[in-house]
Amino acid sequence: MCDTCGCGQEGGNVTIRKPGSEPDETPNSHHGHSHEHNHTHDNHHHHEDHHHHHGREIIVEQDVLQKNNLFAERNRGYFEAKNLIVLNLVSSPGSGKTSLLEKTIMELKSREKFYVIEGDQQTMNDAERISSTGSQVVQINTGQGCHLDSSMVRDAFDQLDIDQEGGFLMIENVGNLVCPALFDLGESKRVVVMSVTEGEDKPVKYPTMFQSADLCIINKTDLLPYLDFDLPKAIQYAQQVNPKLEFIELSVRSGENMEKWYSWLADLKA
Ligand SMILES: Nc1nc2c(ncn2[C@@H]2O[C@H](COP(=O)(O)OP(=O)(O)OP(=O)(O)O)[C@@H](O)[C@H]2O)c(=O)[nH]1
Ligand SMILES: [Mg+2]
Repeated sequence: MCDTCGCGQEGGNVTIRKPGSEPDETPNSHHGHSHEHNHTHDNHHHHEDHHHHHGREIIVEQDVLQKNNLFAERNRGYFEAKNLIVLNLVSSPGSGKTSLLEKTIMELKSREKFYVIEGDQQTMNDAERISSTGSQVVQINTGQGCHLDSSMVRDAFDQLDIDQEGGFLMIENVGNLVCPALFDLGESKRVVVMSVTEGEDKPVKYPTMFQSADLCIINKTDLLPYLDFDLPKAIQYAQQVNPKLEFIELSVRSGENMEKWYSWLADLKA
């Protein structure tokens, strides 16, 4: 998993802050702890015989994921205590996650409370976009890391001022179809967003992400007339890896089928 692609070795350069606040470079205790073991084992044995290293890597991976799962369960408890519905939005970069959140919040905010946690390697861009909707938002910058983990989410959650019970916590994960699939954040549902510009074979190329999702949003349908994207084929591929996956094809830009997404959200509260 992430040790292979390198992101499991980070840990010290994660920053978590609200728009307008100063960056806090101090690694938080929750997050630091979750990567401690990883550093110790992985760095020391980096140049050893590959077979030994490989065996050790698997143990380190299991360790990292076990810790992540432990924090995720705790998060789930906090979220339930606040009566929050929590979505983990995952996708490759640029599929339209932030656009979807901006539009959703603007259209539903008069009757629904939203909190947002944004994940990107760098920049406050997405947090600033969400902030202009009036919703509370906390940005996590993962530095070298290519996914959010449950301890980062816990730290970001601590910065939110949950002033009433109920509502939605939207977690926009780092744009990456691989590593975020492995990390439970304590969410209620996982939503994978793909866009019609990505090609219909993504579900079979990156099956873990689609296997672990509850809903697949196929965005940017306004572009279909200009592309040779085979929509039924994309759905068929995704069903092949996850027969239980639900689908909503929509366009954030044109607004087509946005009401289906809103009613999917409403059903979560029922
Ligand atoms: N044509 C079209 N463009 C869209 C649609 N939704 C989003 N976009 C555009 O796609 C680009 C990326 O959108 P974002 O919302 O930033 O995507 P993202 O998934 O949040 O990107 P990262 O956070 O970088 O992973 C922007 O230029 C959006 O305007 C859509 O429905 N149709
Ligand atoms: Mg975004």
